[in-house]
Amino acid sequence: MTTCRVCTGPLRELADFGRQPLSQAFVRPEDLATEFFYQLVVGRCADCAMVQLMQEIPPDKMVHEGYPYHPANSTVMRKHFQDTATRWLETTLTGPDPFAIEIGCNDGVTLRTLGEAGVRHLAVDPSGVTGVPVHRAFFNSESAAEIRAEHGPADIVYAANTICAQPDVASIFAGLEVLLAPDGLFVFEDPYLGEMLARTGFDQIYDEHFYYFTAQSVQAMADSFGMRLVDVERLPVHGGQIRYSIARRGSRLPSVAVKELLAEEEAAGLADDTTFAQFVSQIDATKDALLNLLTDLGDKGHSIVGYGATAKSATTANYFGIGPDLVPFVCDSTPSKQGTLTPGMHIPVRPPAEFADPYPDYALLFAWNHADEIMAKEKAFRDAGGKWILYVPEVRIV
Ligand code: DWN
Ligand code: ZN
Repeated sequence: MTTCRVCTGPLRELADFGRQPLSQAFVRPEDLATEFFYQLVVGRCADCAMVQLMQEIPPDKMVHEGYPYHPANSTVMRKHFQDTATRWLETTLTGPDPFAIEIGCNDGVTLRTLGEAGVRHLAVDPSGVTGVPVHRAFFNSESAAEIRAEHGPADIVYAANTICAQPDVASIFAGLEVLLAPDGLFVFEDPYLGEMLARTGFDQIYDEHFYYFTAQSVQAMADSFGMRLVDVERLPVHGGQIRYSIARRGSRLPSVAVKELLAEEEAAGLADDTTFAQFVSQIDATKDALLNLLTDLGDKGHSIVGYGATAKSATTANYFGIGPDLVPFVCDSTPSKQGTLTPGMHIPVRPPAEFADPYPDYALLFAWNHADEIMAKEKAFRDAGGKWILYVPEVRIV
């Protein structure tokens, strides 16, 4: 990929993270021979400043049967999505008989909350979700036309952790053109490049995340599709995200927050190559510090277990070279991941019950974005003398 997926401008390479497996391709021992690898390279568009992956991943490799992500299993994420819906009920969805769409639907928590308040709602998702009505398709002009014919225009089209994973954003905007009400909002939230750079949150970079958004690049994207970025809001989840609101041109004025964030990005040099180069050297410093710590603890005879077989940890483990020699197994609450090996580095995944059987001396928290929730849940580990190892924003023992 040498041209931008959004505007076809030239892409310039920023960083190469080497040969990587698909981040959620947890593998059974008998399937190791067919594991798929690709080169993880990030670039930036010289024209619209969109930071993005430079390689194509074959689409048939991306959406696989039994896709193992279930945000509703996290109480923090469940509350996040419930609160999102509750706020819209008090603000955006107050007109007569509103209609809400969610693209990809994160276990349906947001839509279910809207439904309980009597709001018409529909998920648009090619795979199944229980408990909410689903239009089984990718969101594009075709599915949008079908939905509009049956339900009318949408007041809100929402997507969480989904747009950054859609290489073909043009088809999303084509669908919005068809489906969004004249004063409707397209609201999406994804990891924020500004936060990744500020906190060395490098492990958001993996196959499923094609885009690493900033207000600047999202504004350029909205403009190029005849729409407008009208609001931004910082979210604390997943290590720091931005929720972007996009409207039809002329329907709403951009908020002060948009102007402020654009100015902040300019001041931070977010679109400068030197800023990204500094990010890469910080990642390499984290790598050295973490490998030294794990090796040192192992040499001293301490036991270490991983916690949270996240998609993010595919980049951490594979880029850093953390395998079962350093971390013999990783606990994860997702049943479909248990009994498999992590992609690429092949660390066995076990149920959280094995964490306490017996407790290790140290736990490497791959799911660092859920630190508060997991540490509270595993309070007994600390009480028993156990210590957590974190590596974002820097390597530390807590
Ligand atoms: O963007 C994406 C995010 C939102 O979700 C997707 N592309 C894929 C996925 O990324 P991830 O796997 O890095 O997300 P999480 O939410 O950081 O994953 C947490 C993992 O930790 C899950 O496998 C579940 C596990 N977990 C656990 O074992 N005990 C999580 C919690 C909260 C727990 O208490
Ligand atoms: Zn571009």
